[in-house]
Amino acid sequence: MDFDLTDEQRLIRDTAREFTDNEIVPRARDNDRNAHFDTDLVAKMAAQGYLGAIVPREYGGAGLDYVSYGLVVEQIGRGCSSMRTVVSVQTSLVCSAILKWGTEQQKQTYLPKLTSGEWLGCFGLTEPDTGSDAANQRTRAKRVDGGWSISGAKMFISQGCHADVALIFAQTDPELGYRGLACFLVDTRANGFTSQPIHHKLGLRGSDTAELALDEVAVPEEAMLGGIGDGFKVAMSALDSGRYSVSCGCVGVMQGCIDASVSYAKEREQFGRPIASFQLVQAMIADMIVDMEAARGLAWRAGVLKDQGKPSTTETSIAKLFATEAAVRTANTAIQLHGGSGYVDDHPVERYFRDVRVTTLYEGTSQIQKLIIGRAATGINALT
Ligand code: COS
Repeated sequence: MDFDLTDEQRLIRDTAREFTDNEIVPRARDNDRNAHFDTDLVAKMAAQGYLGAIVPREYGGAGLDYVSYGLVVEQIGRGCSSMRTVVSVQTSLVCSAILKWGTEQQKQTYLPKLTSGEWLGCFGLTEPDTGSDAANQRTRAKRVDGGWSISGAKMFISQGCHADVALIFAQTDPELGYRGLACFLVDTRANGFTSQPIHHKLGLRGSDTAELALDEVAVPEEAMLGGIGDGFKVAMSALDSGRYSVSCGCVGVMQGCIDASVSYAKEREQFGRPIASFQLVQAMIADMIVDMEAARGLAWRAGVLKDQGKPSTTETSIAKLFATEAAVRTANTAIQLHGGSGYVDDHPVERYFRDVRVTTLYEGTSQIQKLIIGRAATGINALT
């Protein structure tokens, strides 16, 4: 077993760290305060090769392995979870799905535009009445001359207002259940496609979260990603990559919480000495570090399995469950350590806390991850 990063992976991590410190950290608080989706910063991340990092170079990507991609995501997550969400959605949910399921023509059409940041993509799986029960899609795709007509609604879609292309999951034949689902690459400028921003979120205020409506949107036959009936597998395989990305982002949040807490504990004095000298404060820091190191180890294991081309769904769920829950715990502890100062945004920990809360919900709740892990252990599907 080798826990060492290669020289190249270290360089990739250090470059991402520098980029995060120079470009992302200085803007994170204002973007959060103003609920501003920073397209300028998104363009800079694209120029660094961070959108579609795992996409092979022949399609305009950076051609990174999964572990390296995770290192980049960790750094960006340390800076700002809203920007990390852009990377995760664009790379894992959109690009990885096109890479795995797309025809050569689809890969050549979409991937260079997505990796360069010329286009943004979004992942339209969740619906107002369909969250954890992802197979139960109400959005319908009906056959028409030359293609399909899609009608339905999608909810909580990251990048939904800024996306140029939307992966839309739709039911082609309700009688078939999940075997009737298909995924379509939908041009968001098409007639009948509209998006509305969702305001007043607890966190991720610097990210674009939207509601989508499709009213008889016409798409050509070649817009289908995979075949009829592959839609559920397209979604699940994309989520295998997305959940890994979320795990790595949470490790970054934990690192940010620890960095801020150690620095604050050494400066802040109470009872005539720095609070870092108190055992209970050191215990808080130790708990945060143990959580972060455990999460990083689990995320790296999932990344290594992906790089080896081995099954990693269960290991990814383990990493996602632990990293997201640990990040919520860690951000909460970081606020406790900062005292009243942690409750206002002069310090980054309150933003970490608000931003990270969504990670136990999106890309599969903690309860869904437990069902996946429990099913792998017992061989029994608790949902059927
Ligand atoms: N990759 C590829 N295929 C997969 C897969 C994966 N990770 N997981 C399942 N599949 C395939 C199965 O192999 C099965 O194929 P066959 O019909 O050929 O046998 C098919 O998909 C159905 O799989 P399964 O029986 O596991 O489906 P379930 O309905 O039991 O899945 C869970 C239940 C909970 C796993 C699924 O509904 C889920 O992940 N829900 C959460 C959705 C989510 O994360 N939403 C957030 C949206 S994005 S913010």
